[in-house]
Amino acid sequence: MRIESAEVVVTSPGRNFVTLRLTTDDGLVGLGDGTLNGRELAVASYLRDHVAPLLVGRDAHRIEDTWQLLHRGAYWRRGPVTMTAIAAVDVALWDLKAKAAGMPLYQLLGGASRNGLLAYGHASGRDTEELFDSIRHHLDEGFRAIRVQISIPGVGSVYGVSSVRAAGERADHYEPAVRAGLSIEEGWDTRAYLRHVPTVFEAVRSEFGAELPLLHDGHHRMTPIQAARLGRDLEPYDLFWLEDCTPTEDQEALRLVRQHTVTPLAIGEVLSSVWDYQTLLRERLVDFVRSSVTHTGGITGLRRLLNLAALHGARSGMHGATDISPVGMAAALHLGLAIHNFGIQEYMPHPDVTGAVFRTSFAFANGLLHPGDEVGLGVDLDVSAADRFPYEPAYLPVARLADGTVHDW
Ligand code: EZ4
Ligand code: CO
Repeated sequence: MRIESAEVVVTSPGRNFVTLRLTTDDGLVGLGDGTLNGRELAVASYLRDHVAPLLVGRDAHRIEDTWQLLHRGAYWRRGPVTMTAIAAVDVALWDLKAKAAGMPLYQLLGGASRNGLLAYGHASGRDTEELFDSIRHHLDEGFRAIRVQISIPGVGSVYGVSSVRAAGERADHYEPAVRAGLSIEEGWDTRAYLRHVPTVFEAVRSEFGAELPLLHDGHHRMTPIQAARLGRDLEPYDLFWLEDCTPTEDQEALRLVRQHTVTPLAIGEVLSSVWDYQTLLRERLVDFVRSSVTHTGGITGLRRLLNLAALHGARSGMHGATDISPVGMAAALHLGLAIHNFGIQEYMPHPDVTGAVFRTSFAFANGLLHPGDEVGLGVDLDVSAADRFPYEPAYLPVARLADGTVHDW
């Protein structure tokens, strides 16, 4: 099974996606997600200009060898652009191998370890009334675990809460990458946030009861001692996890947080390899690994990381916001179904228009996701439909403190 062509498809049905499309001499097509939110064209160029020429003519069955070639052979290692590009290749090769074997990918990864993947949805609101409506809406849709984000009085709209909203759009639809112009600027005030968030979880628990798993994303904004305080203040509300409480690159910061709170911690959606997690996992500083297949070197890269996590009692919590394409989401579901240390899967459904380009076989029912039983990933890309949605520049927001200082967004 030789790779005959390696084509990079950049398309924007609702938002930008980068997809690697490999074709083989026996006529199979393999897809891999290479979407890096707000920096899409860097990965597209990495793939088109530097990786595609290395792939043509190679044996598509040699997945580990290709992974090592791209990782070691580039000399320059790790980092989000490189690891996202490697992921696109790796997932496309797994898709091809599973198609050649005539099996859904999860069968090649060891078969199903569970019936379906517990998913969490994103509820948000500018106040508790909007938030409660959003939670009810998610419960009606079948979600059995819910992430809670809310505006902060005096700060206005913040991460996780929509500030720009199209007419007729659902109030809790949240897409941080804005396609009009440059980055929007949001304000931030950590003290106001620390005062407000525990009162919101108190209200949510008294409205929705003790049973519902609740999550929250701190989005990198606290110092370790502030995060320790929030973790402690949230203990009465029994969170499933507190995510990205401190800036992720400082692995040792979580030592201090851990000393002070038993609130479970999740981190790592901006990390890109197993090497970025050594302190976090060896010292058992995290409970959940937020890395996605798409940003962590594919199935091969993320499986290596999740095996290390398993040794240290940590479980998966794969990033699944809309910047993971339908291809990347399918790959996540096949891997999550197969591994033992699955924890939970983030799930933000794509807008309907995305379905004009990507046809998927995965399904969401009774709170659980399942990749389906088609051969390979179970995703098709309609290339001519993709051409109808040209790339549109989009930037993630930035955050500034009241005095104008740039803060972590
Ligand atoms: O900000 O996907 O947990 N989810 C998140 C996301 C990220 C965006 C950035 O690309 O933190 O909303
Ligand atoms: Co997050």
